[in-house]
Amino acid sequence: MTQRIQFPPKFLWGSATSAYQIEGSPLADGAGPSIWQRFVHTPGLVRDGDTGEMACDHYRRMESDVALMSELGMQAYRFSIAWSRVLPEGKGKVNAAGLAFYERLVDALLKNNIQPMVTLYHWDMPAALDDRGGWLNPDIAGWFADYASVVFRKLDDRVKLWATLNEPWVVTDGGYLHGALAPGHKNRFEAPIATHHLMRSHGAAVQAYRAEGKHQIGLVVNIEPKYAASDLPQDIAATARAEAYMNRQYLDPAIFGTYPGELKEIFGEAWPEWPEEDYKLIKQPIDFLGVNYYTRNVTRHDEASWPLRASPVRQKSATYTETGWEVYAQGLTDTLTWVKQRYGDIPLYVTENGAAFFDPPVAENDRLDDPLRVNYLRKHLRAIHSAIDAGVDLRGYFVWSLLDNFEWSLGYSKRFGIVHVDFETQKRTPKASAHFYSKVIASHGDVLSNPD
Ligand code: GBH
Repeated sequence: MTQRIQFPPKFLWGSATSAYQIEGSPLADGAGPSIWQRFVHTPGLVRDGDTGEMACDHYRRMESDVALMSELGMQAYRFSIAWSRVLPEGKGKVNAAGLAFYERLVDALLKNNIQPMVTLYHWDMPAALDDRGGWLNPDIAGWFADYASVVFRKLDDRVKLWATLNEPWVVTDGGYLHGALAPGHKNRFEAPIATHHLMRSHGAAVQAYRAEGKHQIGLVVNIEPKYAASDLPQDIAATARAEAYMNRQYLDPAIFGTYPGELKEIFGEAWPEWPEEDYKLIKQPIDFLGVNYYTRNVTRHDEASWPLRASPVRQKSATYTETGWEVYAQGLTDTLTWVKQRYGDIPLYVTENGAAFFDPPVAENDRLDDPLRVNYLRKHLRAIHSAIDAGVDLRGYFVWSLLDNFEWSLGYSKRFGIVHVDFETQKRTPKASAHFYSKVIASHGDVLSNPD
């Protein structure tokens, strides 16, 4: 008899979204504008001029979306709170109506036995704070902790899992270095400063949580394991730089209280020195780490690539998703075991994992077959099981994403949902991948033991 796949009894199965990507109605009920509100209304920055004005209209359809999660058998839901709904100016006056939306969402989830995991920052800085420098202003750590405290006081009696920041690497790299994401800066001197104040803000919010909250708080990072394209010393060195830049830039300070030495080499004179007390603030004990995993990189030395001098090499026989990312499930096992090995036995969650593929139109019988996404999920779910087998303390998995949604500067051109959204009618149609995932959940992973 072959061994069946088994997950730990309390393992949580969920899906993830973020506020600006699904909610729509960004200025409803007294909310202030965010940097994404500004970014999408600046011509030329988002594909086809798409905006999040409507998105999935989740702000008005929240109750039926929770009912849909329940029908699919979801046990957990990771969503983010829009800072500028709660504090329209980013600080000061609280907008009760904005906070009330998230309170209703949490209550609806709990009524359906769905565990909420709340992300405090998924890229939508209040515009009023960006006017004061956003992540470049050292005061942001205090503003972020104050915002976090307002939310903790309202929801910690019902929310047991909190995340401070989603993917600080993307905030800095996309927002301040390469400019493809809001606030759209391209500045090598700003990037290290944004990184540092993001991490001080993370630390300050964790500190605030110890005063206000009773449950668990962590940090969510994106990890892409880097494999050297050859044994050549320059490729190995380039791989170490890429790995330090993406995978260790945020985890090292959060866990060890230091930045990887390679960053000085990468940023040169733009890499500042920081006072010792900052590192103490950043290195707060956290209760879990969230890992977002999509792909890996095979890396080679490349003088022309700025500022890393490293580039990914396309793999000839591999499958790529519609965003151009290689499908490589082993990388998820490698990532989880690497995190355990380097950072110790901290509880982990896979807080995002998923893929964009071109989907066929919804058929007459309301079915949509997305075999590539089913295949992606099956492989990656088996990969997390391998990591658990290897001793990783993995507590749950959140597929990205529940719904097709606003994919940032790519607008609605890329679909990551396990549920199809018709952006004209707002009709939701679970794809074959949603039905597959439902079976995974209902069998607590056992169906993954069956041959494909
Ligand atoms: C996540 O970030 C976000 O949290 C989420 O909001 C978003 O919708 C989702 O992903 C899908 O994009 O070109 O091969 O070098 C993803 C972080 C970092 C993953 C950059 C892909 C580039 C891979 N991404 N990475 S490659």
